[in-house]
Amino acid sequence: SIVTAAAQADTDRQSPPPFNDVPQEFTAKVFEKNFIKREEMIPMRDGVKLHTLIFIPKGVKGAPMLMGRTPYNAARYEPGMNGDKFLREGFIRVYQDIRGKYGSEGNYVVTMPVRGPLNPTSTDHVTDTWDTIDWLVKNVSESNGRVAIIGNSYDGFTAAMALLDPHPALKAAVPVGPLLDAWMGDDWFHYGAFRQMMLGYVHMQTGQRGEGVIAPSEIYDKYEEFLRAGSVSGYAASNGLDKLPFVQRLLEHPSYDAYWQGLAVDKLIVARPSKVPTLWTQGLWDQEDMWGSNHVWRALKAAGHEANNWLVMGPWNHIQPWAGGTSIGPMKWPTDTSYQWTNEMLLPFLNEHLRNGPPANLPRVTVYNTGEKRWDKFTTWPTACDQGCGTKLKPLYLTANFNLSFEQSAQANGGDTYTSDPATPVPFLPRPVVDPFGEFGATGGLGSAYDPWSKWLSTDQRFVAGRPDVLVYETEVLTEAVRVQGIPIADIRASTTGTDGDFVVKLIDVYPSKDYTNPSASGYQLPIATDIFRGRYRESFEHPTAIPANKPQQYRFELPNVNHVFQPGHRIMVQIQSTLFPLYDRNPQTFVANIFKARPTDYKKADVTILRSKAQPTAILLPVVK
Ligand code: PG9
Repeated sequence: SIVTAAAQADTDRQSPPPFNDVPQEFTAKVFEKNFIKREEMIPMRDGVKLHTLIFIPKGVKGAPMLMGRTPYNAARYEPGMNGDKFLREGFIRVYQDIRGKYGSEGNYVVTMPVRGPLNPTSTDHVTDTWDTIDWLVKNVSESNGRVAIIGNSYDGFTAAMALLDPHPALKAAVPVGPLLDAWMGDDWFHYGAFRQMMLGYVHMQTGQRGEGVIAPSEIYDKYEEFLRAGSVSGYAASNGLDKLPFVQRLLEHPSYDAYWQGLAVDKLIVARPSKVPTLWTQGLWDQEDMWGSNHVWRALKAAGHEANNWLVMGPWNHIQPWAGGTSIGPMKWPTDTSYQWTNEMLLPFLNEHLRNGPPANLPRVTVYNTGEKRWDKFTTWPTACDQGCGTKLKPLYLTANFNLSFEQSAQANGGDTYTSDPATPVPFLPRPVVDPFGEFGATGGLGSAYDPWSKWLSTDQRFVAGRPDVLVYETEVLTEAVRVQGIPIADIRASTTGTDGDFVVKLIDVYPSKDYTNPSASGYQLPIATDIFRGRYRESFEHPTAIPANKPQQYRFELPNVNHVFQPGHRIMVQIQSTLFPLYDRNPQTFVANIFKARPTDYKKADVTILRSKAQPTAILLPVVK
C-alpha cells in the first residue's frame, strides 16, 4: 500500500517505545543558591548613590562583612550557586561599583586623588568607603558590625585608600598588588619609563562608563603599531585616545611632579598611619603592580608602625594570588601557593580580626622562597641591605669577557658597548605582542589574566639574549648555593653618545643545560628581578636633566624583592639593555623637554658603554645571606 510521509511520521511517533530522547515534559530539580542577594544604591555624603551588591549566606547571624570596591563591575563578582569560599566560611560579601562606573552614580576619575589640591570636591575613596561602611553596619542586620576591605590591584588601591580615615567598624584590610605609586613602580611608569601599553587600559576604562568596548586596531602586533606611531602622543592621536581626559593628563605629567607625588598612596598612608590590621600582599612576578605592597610596608616599618602591618609576597603574577599558584613558567611549586595564602594566612587573619577567632600568628613577613620552593617566615625584611640589616649587600661585579664575579675588577679601563637603536627596540615579549587591554585581551574580562602578558616577567630570556643590543654577563656554573633575601640594587656606571637613555637590568637564574625530570626547564633563563630606569631622572625624579654625552654617569636603582636561592649547577646572569618595547615607550636618546611629545627626528641611535673598571665599577648589589 502507499503510505504518505505524514502518515508514516504519525506512526513513528506513536510506535512504542517512542524513538525520542526528549520527553514531552521534564522539569529538572532546582537547587537554590546558598546565599541571598541584596542590591542597594547607597547614598554618599554628597547625595551620589553607589551601586552595591550584598551577598548574605542563608541563615547567618552576627556575620562579618568582607567588602570590595571596584571599577570593574560589581555584578561580575556575583558568585555561583554555592557561593564563594568566603560565603561558605560565613562571611557576608559586599561589592560596590566605585563612583562613576557601571551602576554607580557620579563621576569617574582614574585612581581618584584624595580631597585637596588634586581633588577639589568634597568626596574621595576615603569618604566613599567611610559612608558605605557606615550604611552597612546600620542596614545589614545579619552582620556583626565588623568589616574588612579586600581587593586586587585597582581594588587593592581602593582598599588601601580606606586606611586614610578608617571607619571604626573597619577591622582589617587586605590590599593585594595595590597600585600605590603609579610613577615609581606600579601601573603607569617604572622610574619614569612610561608603560604605554596601559593606554589600551585607559581606552577600556574611560571610553565609557560601563563595559569596556575596544575599537579594533588595524595592526595586530603592538610592537609594529607603537613603532609606526612614533611617540606616545603620536600613538594617542592616531587612535583618537588624545580625546580622553586621563590621557591628556598623562601627556602633561611625564615627571614625578606634584600630580604624581600627590597620588602616591604609600606616602599618604605613612603620613597618616592607621591602626587597622593590614595584610599587604603581592606577587614576586606581578606584571602590573610590583611596588605598592612592599614599599608601603617598608615605609610603615621605618616609621615605627609595623605592629599592625604584615607583608606576604608569593610566587605569583598579578592574578595568581587568587588561583593557580602552582607554577611560574615551567617551574613547578610542590604546593598550591594561592590556596595556602587563602587558607593559611588570609582566613585566619580575617577570623582573628573580624570574629575574635584564635590569633592568626602570622609572621611579620612571609615570602615564598623561589629557589627552595617553600614559604619562609621572617621577623623583619629585608634580611640584607645597605644599612640597618646586620648583613650588607654584596656587589656582584660585571667583569671582562662578560663574566660576573664577587671580586672587583682591578682593570684601569674596561667597558662593553652596544648600540641602542630606537628603530629596533628590544621586545619585552616574543612578537607578535598582543595588547592585554585591547580588542583581543580584553574580551571576556580584564586583560591581566591574558597570556602571555600575565607571564612576561618570568618569560625565558633566551629569546633576546643573542641580540647585539643586549649585554649578557654570567657566572661560572655555581658549585655552592647563593641565597638572596631582600632588594637587589642595580648600580650602573655607563656612558652614552646620546643625551638621554633608559637602562633595563634583569637578574636571572639560569637553569642547568639539561633537566632530565623537567626538560622544558633546561637552560631556562628565569628573570627573578627586572626593572627599567629612565636616565634623565638619575639626579632627580622631579627635575630631569640631560645626560652629558660620553661622560660616565651613575644610575642606581632598586630592583624588585627576591627571596631566592641560586642552586649549585645553575648560573647567575645579568642582562642589560636600553628598551623593553612596546610595554615601555622608547627613549629618543636625545634629551627633550617631554618625551611623550618627541619628534621623529629626536629618536637617535646611541652607543652605550657599560663600564666595569676599578674606578667605574658596575655591579648588582645582592642581598646575599648565609
Ligand atoms: N593593574 C590594573 C590597574 C590598576 C590601577 C590603575 C590601572 C590599572 C588592575 O589590575 O586593576
